[in-house]
Formats: sequence, structure tokens, C-alpha cells
Amino acid sequence: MTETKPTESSALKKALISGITGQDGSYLTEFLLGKGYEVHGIIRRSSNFNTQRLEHIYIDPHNSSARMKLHYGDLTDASALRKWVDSICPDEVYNLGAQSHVGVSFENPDYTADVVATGALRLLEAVRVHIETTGRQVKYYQAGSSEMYGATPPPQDESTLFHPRSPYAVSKVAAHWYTVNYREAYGLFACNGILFNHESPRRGENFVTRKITRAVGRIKIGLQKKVYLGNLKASRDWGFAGDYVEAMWLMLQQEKPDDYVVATEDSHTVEEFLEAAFGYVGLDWKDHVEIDPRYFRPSEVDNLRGSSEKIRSLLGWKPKVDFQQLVAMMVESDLERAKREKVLADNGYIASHQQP
Ligand code: NDP
Ligand code: GDR
Repeated sequence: MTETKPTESSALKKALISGITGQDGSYLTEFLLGKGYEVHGIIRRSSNFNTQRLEHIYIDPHNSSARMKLHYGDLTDASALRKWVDSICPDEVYNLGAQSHVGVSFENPDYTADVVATGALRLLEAVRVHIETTGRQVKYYQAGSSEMYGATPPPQDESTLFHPRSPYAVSKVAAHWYTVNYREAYGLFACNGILFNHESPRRGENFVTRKITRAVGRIKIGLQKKVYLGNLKASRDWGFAGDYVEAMWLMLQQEKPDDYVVATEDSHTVEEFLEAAFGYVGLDWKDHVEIDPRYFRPSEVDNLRGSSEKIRSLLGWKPKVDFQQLVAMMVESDLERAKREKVLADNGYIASHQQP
């Protein structure tokens, strides 16, 4: 295995993050700001603000102390990616941007491939050309996924065969190999993090854990009665997103680039998540869950459980939050949110089915 040692200090480094407005982007930004980085993020133009997850750390760019800067761009736009890499001159690039919903990828397969697979290639190419023309060192992180293992049974580690089961997962496999190829062909310092599912109170609301904890909060507070779900038998290795962004950063602080699995090594079914989340507020999930076939996928990934021995032993990473703590953190946060919604609904400011 590769010899890995921490290298230079991180003071005053610049990071460029695609997907900064997402769950991981927001935790990574907080983490890097805490390490003294200047953090630049690529955001998509949207008809509504899409920076809610960054609001608590946002400082007006006119203020000279602002160290987070946002730029319009898109992984489908190679010219924008080149422009930002060339003008920002980052030390580290984190490619977190993606159409990241597995179910949606069956409905939008071309778009998913364009953003997830070709988007990674575009960003790698922007970094490669920048290095070639400036002679600077730029390190690249690729957000790989346990979905790449798909049908291959657990435990899954760095040597496990990929057998992707969705357009999203196939696209992530392509992005993985583009990253390996740029490392081998051009000597790029490029790492693949193969991250198993990681969740938080900032998780998108149409992923199963957050869908469940949102429903638990709203059901407990009397704003809804039921939640509609698909396959409850699938197992996932669920960790806390805040722990996982540290792993991304650690990979780029080593002497040599490499690929690492990041996982808790503990796996639970969706049903077990339901039991823990509803149980936390004294409810029985069976009274509130209905199955809706629309949430079943054309091909499912049944069982993911990572083996993260490599990153634990070589980089000293380990998760700090376990399954029960994760469920508690998410339910408590969504319970508080539901209480605020109830005040608004009771006073006629929103309808009870609306979210503020
Ligand atoms: P999210 O879905 O929360 O965030 C995705 C981010 O990508 C958002 O900032 C989104 O912008 C942005 N984005 C979407 N399309 C484009 C585009 N065309 N161009 C530029 N940016 C785009 O994902 P997570 O934070 O959970 O995940 C981060 C990365 O890690 C993703 O690549 C995901 O596939 C991968 N991953 C996630 C895991 C997990 O369990 N969370 C596990 C393994 C891998 P907007 O806010 O405008 O929608
Ligand atoms: P996943 O996460 O597909 O593992 O991808 P998701 O939470 O969407 O699904 C997990 C499992 O739950 C089942 N499920 C449902 N899923 C959703 N979204 N909605 C439902 O109503 C529902 N009912 C049951 C799914 O079938 C599945 O088996 C996530 C994403 O973050 C990816 O970007 C990332 O790469 C992988 O995790 C690792």
C-alpha cells in the first residue's frame, strides 16, 4: 500500500468546490474555513436562492474578512470551469457537484451522465490545462460513491469489483476511472473518495433518511399523518456527513494521491432506520408508513457495508458519530423545525402542508 504522510501546512490555501451548496459542500466549507482556507464555490444560477445551507457562514463579499466566495458556473459548462480554475488558482479542487439522486437518474439519465461523468472530465481537464500552462500544483478530489459497488455483496473495499445498478452509479464509475486515468496519464494529484451514505440535518429532503426524519417531526407535531416510501429492505452503511468531509481533506494532505473507501462498517435496513427514528419520539412507524410503488427503482442496490480499514490505518480517520446518534441528531433537528412550522400554520401564515 502507498506510504502516506501529512505534508505542507494548510494555512492560507485556496480551495475550489463544485457542489458547495449541497450537504457535503456546506460541511466541507465550514471545515476548510476552520483550517484557514479561502474557499471558492461554484454555484448554479437558479430562479430562487439555492444557498440556504451556506447562510450561517455567509459574509458579504464587500467585507474584507469574507473568506468564502461564490461564482456562477455549471459542470456542464467547460468554459466556466476553465475560467474559474485559471482565475482563482486554487491549491485544491473538490468535485462534489452532481445530480446525486439515484432514483431521479433513471428519469434523467442523459443529464445525470453529463453532470456526473462528463462534468468530472471537464473539471479534470480544466485542472490539467491549468497545471500545464502555469506549472502550479493543484490537487483534485473526486466524490466517488458506494453505489459503484451496486450488486457486489459486502463488505466492499478498494479492491471490490464495481457493478453499478443505475445511470447515476454508472456515471460515478466513469468519473472514478477518469480520475485514475488523469493520475496515471498526466501525473495529476487526483484522489477518489469512495464514500458510503452519509447524512445530516442538512441532507436533501428526498433522500430516505431525511424524508423519514422530516416526517417524524411533522407527524409528532400533528402536521401530517403518513409518509409514503418504497423498498424498506435495502441496507445502507449510514454515517454523518460532518465526519466524512474531514476524510476528503485528509486524502489531499498526503504525499501521494490514492483512492480510499470511507464508511462506518455498520449497516442497517431502511426499516431499522424507521424503527429508530419513530421510536425516538415514542411512535410506531407501522402506524404511519405506506408503501408507494413509485419509489421502487428499476434495479435496486440491496446491501452496502464498507470496509474502511485502509483510511483508518493509513490516514488515521474514523467516524465519530454512530447510527443511533445520527438518527437522534436528525430527528431532533426536524422536530424543532416542525415546531416552528406549527406556529406559522396555527397563525395562518402557511397552510399545514406547506414548508416555510
Ligand atoms: P447534494 O445533492 O446535497 O449536492 C449536490 C451539489 O451539486 C449541489 O450543490 C448542487 O447544486 C450541485 N449540482 C448539481 N448539478 C450541478 C451542475 N450541473 N453543475 C454544478 N453543480 C451542480 O449532494 P451531497 O452533498 O450529498 O453529495 C456530494 C457529492 O458526493 C455528490 O457528488 C454525490 O453524488 C456524492 N456522494 C454523496 C454521498 C452521500 O451519501 N451524501 C455518498 C457518496 C457520494 P444545487 O444546490 O443548485 O442543486
Ligand atoms: P441512495 O440513497 O440511493 O443510497 O443514494 P437514498 O436515501 O435515496 O436511498 C436509500 C435506500 O432507501 C430506499 N428507499 C427510498 N429512497 C428514497 N430516496 N425515497 C424513498 O421514498 C425510499 N423508500 C425506500 C432506496 O430504494 C434505497 O435503497 C445516496 C445518494 O446520496 C447518492 O448520491 C450516494 O452516492 C449514495 O447515497 C451513496
